[in-house]
Amino acid sequence: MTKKNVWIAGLATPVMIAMLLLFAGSPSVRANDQPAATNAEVKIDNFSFGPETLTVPVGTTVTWTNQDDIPHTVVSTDGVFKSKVRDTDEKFSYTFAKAGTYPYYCSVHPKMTGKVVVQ
Ligand SMILES: [Cu+2]
Repeated sequence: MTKKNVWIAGLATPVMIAMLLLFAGSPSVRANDQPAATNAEVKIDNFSFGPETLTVPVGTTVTWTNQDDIPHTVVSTDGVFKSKVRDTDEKFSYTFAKAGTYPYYCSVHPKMTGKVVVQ
């Protein structure tokens, strides 16, 4: 063996161990073919929804949190979802299973509007 070959042989073992560790780790990554469930947040503050337009992938659970000092609701214009009155720090969540545009408003203050775009 030349010096160079000995050096390569010495390097090969740690490289192979590293590759084995990588392969050993990958089944757990591949075990779940479903995309990870995603979450998104809308904050209600100062009589507005933020962001006013939220764009998310299909399957996303959107949680609205009322950070205002007064009660609000989250009501779908098309009747898809409807929250109860949410007091300060109360939340409402909805999971969007289908693509589309979902406009909504606050039924207490109908000028408060927002929309969720699901792609
Ligand atoms: Cu309101």
